[in-house]
Amino acid sequence: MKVEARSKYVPFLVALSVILLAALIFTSCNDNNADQSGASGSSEAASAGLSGDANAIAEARGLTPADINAALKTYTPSGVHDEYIMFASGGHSGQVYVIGMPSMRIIKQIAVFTPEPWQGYGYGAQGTMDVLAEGNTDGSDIRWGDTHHTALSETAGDYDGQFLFINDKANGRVAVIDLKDFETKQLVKNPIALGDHGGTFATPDTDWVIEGGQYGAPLGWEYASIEEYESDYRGMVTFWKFDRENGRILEDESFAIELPPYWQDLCDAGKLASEGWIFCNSFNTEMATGGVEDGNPPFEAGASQNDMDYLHIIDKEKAVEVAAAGKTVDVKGFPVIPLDTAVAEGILYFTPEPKSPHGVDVTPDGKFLTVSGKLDPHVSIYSFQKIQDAIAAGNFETDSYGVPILNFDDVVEAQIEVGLGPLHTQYDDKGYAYTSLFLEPAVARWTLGGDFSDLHEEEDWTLVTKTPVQYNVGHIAAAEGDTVSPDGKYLVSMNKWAIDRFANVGPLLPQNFQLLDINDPGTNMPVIYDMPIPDGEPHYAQIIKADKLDPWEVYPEIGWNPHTNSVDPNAVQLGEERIERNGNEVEVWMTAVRSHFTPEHVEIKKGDHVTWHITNVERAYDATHGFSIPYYNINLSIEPGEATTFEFDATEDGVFSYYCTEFCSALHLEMTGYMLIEPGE
Ligand code: RUQ
Ligand code: CUA
Repeated sequence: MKVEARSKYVPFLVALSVILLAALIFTSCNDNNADQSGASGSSEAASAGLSGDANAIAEARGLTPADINAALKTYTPSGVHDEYIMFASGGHSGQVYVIGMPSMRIIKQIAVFTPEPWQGYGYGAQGTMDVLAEGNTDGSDIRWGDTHHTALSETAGDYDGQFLFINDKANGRVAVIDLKDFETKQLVKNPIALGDHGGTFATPDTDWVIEGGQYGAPLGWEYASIEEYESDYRGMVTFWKFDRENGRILEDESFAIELPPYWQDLCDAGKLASEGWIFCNSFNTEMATGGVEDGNPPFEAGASQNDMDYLHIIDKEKAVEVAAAGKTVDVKGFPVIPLDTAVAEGILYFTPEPKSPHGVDVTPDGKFLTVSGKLDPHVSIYSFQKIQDAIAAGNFETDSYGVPILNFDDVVEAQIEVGLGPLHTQYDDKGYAYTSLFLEPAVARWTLGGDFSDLHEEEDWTLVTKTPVQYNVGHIAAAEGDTVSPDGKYLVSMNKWAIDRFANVGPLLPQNFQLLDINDPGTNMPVIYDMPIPDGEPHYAQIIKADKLDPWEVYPEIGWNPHTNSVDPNAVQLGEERIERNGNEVEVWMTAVRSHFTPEHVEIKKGDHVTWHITNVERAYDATHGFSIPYYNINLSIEPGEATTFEFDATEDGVFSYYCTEFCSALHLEMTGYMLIEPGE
């Protein structure tokens, strides 16, 4: 159906291209404005109006040929769907964004770690209250998160469109989102660490979701003075077992590995050739402990003295066996493979990596790993085969914790000078890799060797081109860019600073996502769209072919509970609405359908405990009803077919009108009712 819709527009697009190309020739002849952005002429253009043919519009708006080209590549007519969907972390908004590509339209925000009113997430609806409560930590009700790394579920190393995972760096938690309804189903709190970073990453069949740590601390966050850093502080990596059938992480079957107190950074899961292995970067192998106020070197200097930090190479298969054999210790009720066991069992190896590394990214064939050092202008490419050979050869030095260190020269395949501040790498279908350069700022394209050699014309392992981006790029995400079969085509540069790209909105600026067209080989890699992200600082994103997603249009049956994935025992069918009282326990069974709630009067007494069930009995696509009660902080979103429950204590008497918060019909304003709470004696 989507394909039909698009093909209908093909003749139109061809016609539009012809008109715009004519305009392009016209404007380039008359253009004395070299400004690529085309922004400088815009205010005059606005006053000139936008009537007339394409020529006149292009001229009035001061559009360059490159601008027109970019517009043709991204403009998506009404009703036409995007080819790709990007899932972007929402940074410290604690949420996830769903963005269509190439239009760069935000389609949805998924509430994850932070209450969100539109989705009725965290304002009474029991399922959502329970999910948020799962993320509580030792009695602290945490209601925000710093989402970093999205991980789509995979089958045989390819995105399968079923689940999405994301971590909360600030509080050491992992979320599971079901892509049947794009709702958060589970939060798990890491029992041994308060924070994390190197997650989430899914193994090629999503048996495991990986969560790596960041800042060293005693496991289980018991107190230890900073002087005891080397003896008592530790790093970690956690392996969460995922049950695809039920769509939940099985905390009982999960475990962690104790690591030295280097600051573990990003991780990636091996695939194909390297399937069964996990790779994590680290920095601060100096084990600097800061204290600038006492005359100690500040962290940024103390943690950057060594020329080399350690790439962690972890045999996941062996770790799973060792954990299953019970060779673990118990930390806060969670099984942890001790560091010396990990070494003795041959689970953990290191190899040096240059200067404060950040990203480690496995190539699509699993044969190479690209590591970027923030303070080194090169990317270093390691060969998985050479790593295996070095492990087999067995002549290594060890670090002060006894972990074997493979010789750098034995395992490195190539080093390429790409530019200043390389951070993260993505791959395409044409034998190229792309690395973000934070300091330049730019995105670099370079060639892969090995089996990718035939795909490109340039020499292997060489820099091909760079595209400047605005500004300070962190992560980049290419279409299906970290699967076993990347698509190429589009790449998004997730820029930390926007500066002058948008209208001045005061001192707090949005982030800037820039879309790059990477379809042409060689040196052509233009920026074709700027998109502000005004809500948190996104880190990573993943981009999936839209036709791999198959969400429900409405819930499968009337009375569906999205948190149990079944019909709720308290679902209410039409005609079964009622209010029952048992002492001071009041229970309400209500239906919602355009344009009324039944019942419309709910009589309660002050001091009652109220349990209230509502079912949206609609079967129509998009017929969502909201439900809100003032004062009691109740706000729900009840999608077609959904059954939901909330509870409260009637602590205040008075007259409270509840109403539907979604403009669902012409008589939506009438979709209301009275909750009357009588004063007690
Ligand atoms: S990080 S900007 Cu938290 Cu993924 Cu590299
Ligand atoms: Cu239902 Cu408005």
